[in-house]
Amino acid sequence: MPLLWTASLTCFAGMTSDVFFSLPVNKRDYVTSSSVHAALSDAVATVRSAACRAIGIVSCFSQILSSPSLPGEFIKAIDFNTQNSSTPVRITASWALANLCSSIRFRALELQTDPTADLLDKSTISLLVEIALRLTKDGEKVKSNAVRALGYLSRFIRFNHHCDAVDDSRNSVFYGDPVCLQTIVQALMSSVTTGNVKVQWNVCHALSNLFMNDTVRLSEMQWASSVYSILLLLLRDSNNYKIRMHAAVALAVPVTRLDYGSSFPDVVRGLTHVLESLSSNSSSSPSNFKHRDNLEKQLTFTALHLLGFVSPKDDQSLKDFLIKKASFLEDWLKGLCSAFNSAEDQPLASETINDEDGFSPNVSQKVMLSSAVVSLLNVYTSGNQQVITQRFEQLARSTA
Ligand SMILES: *[C@@H]1O[C@H](CO)[C@@H](O)[C@H](O)[C@H]1NC(C)=O
Ligand SMILES: *[C@@H]1O[C@H](CO)[C@@H](O)[C@H](O)[C@H]1NC(C)=O
Ligand SMILES: *[C@@H]1O[C@H](CO)[C@@H](O)[C@H](O)[C@H]1NC(C)=O
Ligand SMILES: CC(=O)N[C@H]1CO[C@H](CO)[C@@H](O)[C@@H]1O
Repeated sequence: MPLLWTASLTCFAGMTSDVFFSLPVNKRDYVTSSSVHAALSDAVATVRSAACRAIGIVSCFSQILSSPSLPGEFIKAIDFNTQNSSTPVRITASWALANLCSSIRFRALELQTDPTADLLDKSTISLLVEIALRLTKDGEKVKSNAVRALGYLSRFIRFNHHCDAVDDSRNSVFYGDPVCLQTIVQALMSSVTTGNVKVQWNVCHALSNLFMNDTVRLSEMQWASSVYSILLLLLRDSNNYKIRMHAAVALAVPVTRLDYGSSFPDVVRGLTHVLESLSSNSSSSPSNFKHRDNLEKQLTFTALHLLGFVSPKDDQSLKDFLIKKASFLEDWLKGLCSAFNSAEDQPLASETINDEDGFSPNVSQKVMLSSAVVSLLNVYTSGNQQVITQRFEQLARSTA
């Protein structure tokens, strides 16, 4: 019997959205209710795990969120199984949790134009946050899914900074308070230091999601500087190119100079050092070539974004650093210039940045390049660096 059950649940789990929604309603209900039933009450771990997998697959179909009862039943089954003593059961349950949060995130961003549309109520969202936070303390594979879930949740939760200004009449909107936000960030930070490669990768991704949420006022957050430090550390020291690239992606998300706060000089310095070591070190095994190339493209994008913000008003120590690195920066920018002139004005990092989160900055790389050159030129001019200024004026003319 368990074998048969596992086989049919495994079969549900192989289903695509098209197949699922082409089923008559009663068959769909059968699939979901038998999965939930097995997840809640079957005595055999493999059956439970298969049931959670089936729930995880169906959770990817964001249409199910329109059902009045399904999300609640799924969350109950997920919550219950994330507390089971069997690790494989917790792994599939946490995987289902992350998938469900991903669907909720898509719907939440879709519904933004229609703020009256109810998605899930306050207590449901706060339950999801609670489950995900709890699971960040579990083993690697569970932790990795928990971090993924937290990232999706941080993308759309409205973080509210003035508790007194909460419009409580709208029960449908969950407001994360500063404490909730801080707890999420702390959980991500401790996961990055205790987790394996996949956890670290997911933390970078989660931070990108968090940074994209403009209800988070980065400049006012005390934790911001430790978050930037950790991203810089991963970018510099990780021996995994994918992690480094995703750290670079996250560092490019904040939109203004103000968002980087007091970390701005450190981020500029860190990026410059990484660029320098990457360009001076071409020894890379062929298997790493594609990842290295992606990292380089992303790093270019991130560095141009940051350098566009430097100004004569920056700290003297940062300005001294930029003067010291002038000849490296000039060569690097020149190289980009000729690359742009020989190719079309293609977005450099489109394949890496333009990912499932729809984070695709609508700026031409040429505009970024010339804005970085002009900002540096202003720093050098105000610092009375005649020779450097002349060289950057020339560069500015060729990028204008
Ligand atoms: C964990 O799952 C097993 C089946 O794999 C079940 O028998 C047991 O009751 C569950 N434990 C808890 C605490 O839910
Ligand atoms: C160059 O890269 C290799 C492998 O990627 C690394 O072991 C080495 O330390 C790097 N050298 C410098 C000078 O960064
Ligand atoms: C990108 O910007 C251009 C002009 O600044 C605008 O016309 C275009 O609609 C934008 N595209 C997107 C996808 O926002
Ligand atoms: C840039 C972005 O998507 N920000 C979102 C952060 O979350 C709030 C709350 O859901 C949205 O209103 C923002 O649009």
